[in-house]
Amino acid sequence: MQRSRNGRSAPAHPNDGAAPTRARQRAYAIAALPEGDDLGELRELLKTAGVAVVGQAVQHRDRPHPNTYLGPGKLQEVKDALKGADANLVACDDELSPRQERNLETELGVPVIDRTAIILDIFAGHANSAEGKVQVELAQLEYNLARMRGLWTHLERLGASASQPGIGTRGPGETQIETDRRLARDRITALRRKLAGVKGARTTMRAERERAHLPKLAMAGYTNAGKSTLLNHLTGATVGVRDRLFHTLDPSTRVWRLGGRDHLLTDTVGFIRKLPHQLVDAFSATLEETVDADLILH
Ligand SMILES: Nc1nc2c(ncn2[C@@H]2O[C@H](COP(=O)(O)OP(=O)(O)OP(=O)(O)O)[C@@H](O)[C@H]2O)c(=O)[nH]1
Ligand SMILES: [Mg+2]
Repeated sequence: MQRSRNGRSAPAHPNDGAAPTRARQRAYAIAALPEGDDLGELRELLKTAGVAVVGQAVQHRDRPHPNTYLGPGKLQEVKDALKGADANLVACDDELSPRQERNLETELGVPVIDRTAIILDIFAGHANSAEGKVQVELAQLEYNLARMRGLWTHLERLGASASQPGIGTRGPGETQIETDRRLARDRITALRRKLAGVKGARTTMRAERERAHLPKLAMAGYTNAGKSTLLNHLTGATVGVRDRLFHTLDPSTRVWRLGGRDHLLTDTVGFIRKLPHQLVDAFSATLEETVDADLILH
């Protein structure tokens, strides 16, 4: 499957079917952190996305550099290290602004992917249900739309205006971006409408369960912590279990018999630090299953 972002295309599952001798995508991980150098989570995300990690660099700073994420000195260090590490991709531990991403790519000479794009890619690969797919597509479009906006601002800053087009702004560029943005917005509206329908169906389902007057328990926790395994053990369910992040995207509710009483136990999508806000918005219907519970197991 091809996914296109900023005019670039990348396979969603780079390792599918390929012999894993030398990963096709070899990422150099970068982070701006106030302290420490633990990039374990980013490494785990990349592994789940099928990307090998060939090196890492951490710069200690209170907040990322507004233009280039890392400061100029560290950036040069990373640039020098890329060749030796045989990296063909740079992965960033935070969501980058479109400007930061563009500047980093120019400076480093390789594609740069941020944390949000990695998580969105994983979700896109793991979504099975119609609802899951719609939610992921919505989150991806929101993310892409913000990037297009960034590109537009960039062109405007070059001095583009209808009466006085600036250098680099002539030709189909502007029109194309406007068309893309309009198409993205139309699609977002259509997807939101679809999700509203799903939300309605969920509310009906919940109302039916409500009538059974069973206590509702929901599991909330870090992704890959073992939530689905626990649901299966407690209720005899056969929800998919795998040692990878974000395996479960759709909620499952089963009856759990405890102390001679029936309870409803719900397993749902897991959490991670800095979960992209686009995903939190898009998955609101799913997350409501947790909010609705009488008790949340963490
Ligand atoms: N050692 C050990 N491994 C466990 C335990 N519970 C689950 N696992 C393993 O941990 C991995 C993740 O388990 P899941 O049940 O899929 O975790 P999850 O929280 O549902 O994860 P996501 O749906 O991906 O967010 C699987 O490989 C399980 O076999 C446990 O108690 N001990
Ligand atoms: Mg699970």
